Amino acid sequence: MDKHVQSPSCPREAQIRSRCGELCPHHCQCWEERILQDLLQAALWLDLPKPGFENSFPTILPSLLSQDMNNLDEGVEFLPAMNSKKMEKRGPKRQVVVTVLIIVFLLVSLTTGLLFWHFKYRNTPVQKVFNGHLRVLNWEFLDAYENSSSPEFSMLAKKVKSTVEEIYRNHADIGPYHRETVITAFSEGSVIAYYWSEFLVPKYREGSLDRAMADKQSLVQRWNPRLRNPMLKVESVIAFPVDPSIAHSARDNSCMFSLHAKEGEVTSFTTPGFPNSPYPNNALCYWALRADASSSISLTFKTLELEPCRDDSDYIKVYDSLSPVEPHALVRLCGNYAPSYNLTFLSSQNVMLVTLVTNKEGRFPGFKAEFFQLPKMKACGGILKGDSGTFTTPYYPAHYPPDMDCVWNIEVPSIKNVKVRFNMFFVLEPGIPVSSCTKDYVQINGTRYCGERSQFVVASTTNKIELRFHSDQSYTDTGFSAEFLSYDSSDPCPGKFTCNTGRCIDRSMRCDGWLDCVDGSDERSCTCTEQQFRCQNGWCKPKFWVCDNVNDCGDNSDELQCGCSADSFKCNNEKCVPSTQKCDGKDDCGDGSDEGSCSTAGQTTVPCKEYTYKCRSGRCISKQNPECDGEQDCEDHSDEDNCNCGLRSYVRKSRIVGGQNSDVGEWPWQVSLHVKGQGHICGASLVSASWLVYSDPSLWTAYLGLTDQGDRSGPNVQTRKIKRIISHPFFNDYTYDYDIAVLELQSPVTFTAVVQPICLPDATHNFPVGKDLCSSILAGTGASILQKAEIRLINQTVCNQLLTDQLTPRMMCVGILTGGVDACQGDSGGPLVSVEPSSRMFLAGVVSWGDGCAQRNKPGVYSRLTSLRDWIQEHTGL
Ligand code: 4AZ
Repeated sequence: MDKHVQSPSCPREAQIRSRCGELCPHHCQCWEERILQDLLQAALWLDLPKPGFENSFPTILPSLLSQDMNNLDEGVEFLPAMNSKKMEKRGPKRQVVVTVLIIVFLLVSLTTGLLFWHFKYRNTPVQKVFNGHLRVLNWEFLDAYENSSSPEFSMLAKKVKSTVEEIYRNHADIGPYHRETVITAFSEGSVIAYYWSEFLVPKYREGSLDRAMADKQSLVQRWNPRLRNPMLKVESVIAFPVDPSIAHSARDNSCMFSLHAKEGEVTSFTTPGFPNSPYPNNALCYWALRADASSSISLTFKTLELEPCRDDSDYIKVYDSLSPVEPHALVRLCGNYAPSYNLTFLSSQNVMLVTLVTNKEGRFPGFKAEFFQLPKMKACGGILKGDSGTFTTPYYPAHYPPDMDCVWNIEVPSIKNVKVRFNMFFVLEPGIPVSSCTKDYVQINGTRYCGERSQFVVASTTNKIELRFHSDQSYTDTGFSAEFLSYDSSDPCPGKFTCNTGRCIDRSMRCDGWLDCVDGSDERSCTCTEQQFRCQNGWCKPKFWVCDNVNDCGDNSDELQCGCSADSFKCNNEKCVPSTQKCDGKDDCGDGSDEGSCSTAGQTTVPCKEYTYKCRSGRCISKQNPECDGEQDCEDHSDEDNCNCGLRSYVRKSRIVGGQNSDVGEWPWQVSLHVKGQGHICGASLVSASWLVYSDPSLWTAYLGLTDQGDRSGPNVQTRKIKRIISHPFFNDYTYDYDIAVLELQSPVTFTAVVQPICLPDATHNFPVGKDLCSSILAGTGASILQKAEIRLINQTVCNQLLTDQLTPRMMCVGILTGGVDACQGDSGGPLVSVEPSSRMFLAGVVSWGDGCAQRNKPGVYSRLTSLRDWIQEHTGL
């Protein structure tokens, strides 16, 4: 007997468990081999190819074959090679066996795989939920239908449910998978029923279910001979897929509210616990709002503070329906909004649904909202005649209602032409590019306009213009405010310059280096003046903008010949040093800027120099501006200590464009210093709960959280008396050098959404020339509302020339050299802030003095915070 032929006494366990050469006793045949033999028999029986057939298989087989043979070698004893006779006989036969084994193995694996895929994936049931509504034509609406626990509601719900189920049953792609339908609400018209339906569908049938549910044809009451006179005649059966987690919690009605507007009254509602406690986690709340049949709803969020917006953050969604379906969503809100942000929404019908979805962490105050009913708008648009006039989208500045079409036909006297100027334009639909304007849009002479736009003009070459406004069923915006004007085609802008777009701008704006016309037509065909630099592309720009680190020309030609050759480094003070001297441990620039950013990683300890950031431990790091940048650079983390500063509370500001009024809470560190009986005298900056930084020391009351001087007794305004004023001992009231003071408040203020401290920069902090900085100013404009201006840090040498050598190292120039934007008397002491890459705002300067205000080439002068930082630290401990 050959050694590898099975012994009848081979224990069963060994046959099954053994791998060849392991547990299998030598007298036993390995189970692989047994299978081989069985397979061989099967192969013969199936008349599979005889020895040598492997040649007819793909080339991978020989290698598999040899691999398998090797495996077999491990536990099977073969005849000595010399026994060539036996080898010849057994060799090819064995190959056949192995090959057949592989094929069968592959087939079995494939079948197993297919079965696994079928049961695990293709056949796995998927839960699907659709939200929808349908119209019942032959039914009258009863008030009791608004109450889902009334018997009337239950009776009609039962009927609608069975009708919906009947419709589903009649459809092969829907019926078999339907599990449950729940009628959630009714509204007028004759009766509109809102429902959700749940399905359990095998994965591979999901697509056909989605298609069937999306196809309005499949959701019609089919002709059923047994239902010759169906009790309910339904039409417009519409359903949309929703996230099952949202739909399912709809069974739990602990946070579901139904409110009906009362004639002539405003109804309020809030998130649970508001304002005393934050809303719950993992909550799903619904507020179904209704009005009388011929009315629509105006909803306003009076205050709203949710978790800051992220993909999975808490949110509110408002729907123009009682079903939470995406095609009727009006807005999705998260984060918090400045009180002046318009949060009023209009419905197209007499219903609205507000939903709040919260996640498992982070609890915030929530909202207080109000709603009331108003007569449904019958028509919008109209005929506008005359020389000029104004018009807006319906309910402007509230969000216009969805599903609207308005047409304005504007006509001015026949000898004139007409143009329309949009002063405000917010027709933005999320996810829709302004190039397509497929959803909400304004259309004039075949051209569509949408998105957010700053002031623009559309002119006609005749005396008539037709303007259409369209809003679709979802997502609305605040719309537009426009005026029409007649103009003389030979002189469209009397006394002014006419942009190619039709806009009129001041003549002084022509060729001043600034693009005042959106198409740049005010800066074309200009002859550059003595004070201007000619860019390679032909633009003329003020010479002071050359080499200021800002690409003003657009082709960078104003930044090309700036003194430093390619192999040298440009210091912050404009000096050039060889590149090899950068980060060599020596201050070659003189201002330390060549040694400033030698390691972005931080934590690289370097010898302490006056330009290196010193951690509390006394060690110095080479990273530039490491304070409060969100990265821990000092081993003792002192660079990220005391960072409760420089952030605004409101993430969404109001969208007042064109005007320069500051929004409430936009500059929460701004302080208005008043002298009794004289009102606002000057500004200051809040740097902690008790300290202000300020220039021009003297009998004050500090007002914090004040945006409008006319609103001094507003609920968010805090006032404090001043405990002490510490002025810099070197302050020179002739030169204004060292123009800095710190003021301690009698008692600390409370930080709120409108009162927050600004971050103080480290003495080594670098604010580069050319950087845009913000100045919040009041008096410069004579306005009562705090103003804001974006201005640039100007090169110290250039500015010293402009201001006849009056600058000291404690001063810096910031402004717009063409004039027009500047701080002025009464602004002194006010903050000049820099938004850093971390989004935190740092105090870069304090309004100090100037040669007049807003004059050309006379920028404002500010106390340079970094030069005075150590003194502030010494006296405030901050
Ligand atoms: C002032 O007297 C003042 N244009 C502040 C700033 C400027 C001029 C004067 C800068 O408070």
